[in-house]
Amino acid sequence: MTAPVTLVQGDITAQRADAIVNAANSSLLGGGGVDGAIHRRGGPDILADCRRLRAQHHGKGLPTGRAVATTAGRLDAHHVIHTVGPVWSATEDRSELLASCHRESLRVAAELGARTVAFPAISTGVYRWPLEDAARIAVATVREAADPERFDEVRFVLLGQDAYAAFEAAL
Ligand code: AR6
Repeated sequence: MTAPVTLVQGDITAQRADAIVNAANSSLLGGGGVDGAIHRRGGPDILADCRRLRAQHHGKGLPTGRAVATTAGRLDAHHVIHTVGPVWSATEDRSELLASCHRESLRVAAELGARTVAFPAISTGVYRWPLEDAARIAVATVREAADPERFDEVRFVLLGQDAYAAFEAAL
């Protein structure tokens, strides 16, 4: 049994959820894509929390495949869970790291008691992971890891039609 997995086409920063996952980088200090959008719309409290986490626990940066939580600032959510996806490689299989992002984000969400979690298509933008493959890994991992006792909904929020179609096919 797995928690319900749903798909929405749209902007992840406009979602209402207990936790919203950010496709961050290991610096935790912001960037483009989802990361830029979350910090812009969520406001400065998110970055302040990120800086604190960096100073206290992740001086060398958050490793790829791991996840940490901060406030969601002004977003319509309680928490932002920042995870670091792997950069796509044509020569090295980094699928396990992409799976780990999803598993670790759900583990952190469960610790926080977050029952609805929204994910973007991690690593499919700046990090260039092919959509169909990323969708397959994301959906399979969430199906395996989302305990229905702990989660009411795991939602993938896809910005474009191509991303939506890839996740729909994977689901
Ligand atoms: N809502 C939903 N999906 C979005 C949004 C949005 N507002 N904006 C972009 N996407 P990316 P990555 C889609 O680049 O590949 C940052 O600079 C986008 O079309 O955000 O994991 C970080 O700081 C794509 O399908 O994340 C890192 O340095 C997907 O979200 C780096 O990018 C992920 O694209 C992480 O790269």
